[in-house]
Amino acid sequence: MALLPILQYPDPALTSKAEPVTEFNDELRQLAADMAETMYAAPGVGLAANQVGVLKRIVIIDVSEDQSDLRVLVNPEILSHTDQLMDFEEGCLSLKGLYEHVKRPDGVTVRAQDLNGNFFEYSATGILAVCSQHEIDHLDGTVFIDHLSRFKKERARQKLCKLRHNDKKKH
Ligand code: GNR
Ligand code: NI
Repeated sequence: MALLPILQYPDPALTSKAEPVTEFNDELRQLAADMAETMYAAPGVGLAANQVGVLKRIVIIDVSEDQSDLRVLVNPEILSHTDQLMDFEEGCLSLKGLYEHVKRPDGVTVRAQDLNGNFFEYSATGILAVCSQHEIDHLDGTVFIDHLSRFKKERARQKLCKLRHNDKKKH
């Protein structure tokens, strides 16, 4: 097990599209285990491989309060989503300290493969729906501020810049 460094926006890995996983081997299982350890240590409720510099379509999610609902999604896809949008204040381990309201479909059905390559599906609402979309976005090189209007996105980038400036002064 190992903790992996989490890349910060706008690292190129965060704006790149990840490639489908084709081999379900020990290397993949090790990456998933390391990603889970890294997510729990952060702490966060999700982590995409792009965030640790690996351009493969793998995502880890656990929105439970007691680390009891770990989901490993390989090659995940949104099969369908509701028309109803919901507004949720999102954060991201790769845009540390920034929180912004984002509107997304409030329900999704996701299909993915597990670490053995077997397909499974789940339907989600609430935080699990938000997180599933947030993580699958990462695999396509999209971060949550990309969903904001041009004006709000620019303001968010300025906030991030100031957060980092203040962080540097402290250390
Ligand atoms: O830990 C995380 N919390 C979170 C809160 C609201 C919406 C999305 C998220 S995902 C984030 C972890 C992360 O950056 N995953 O990519
Ligand atoms: Ni994120």
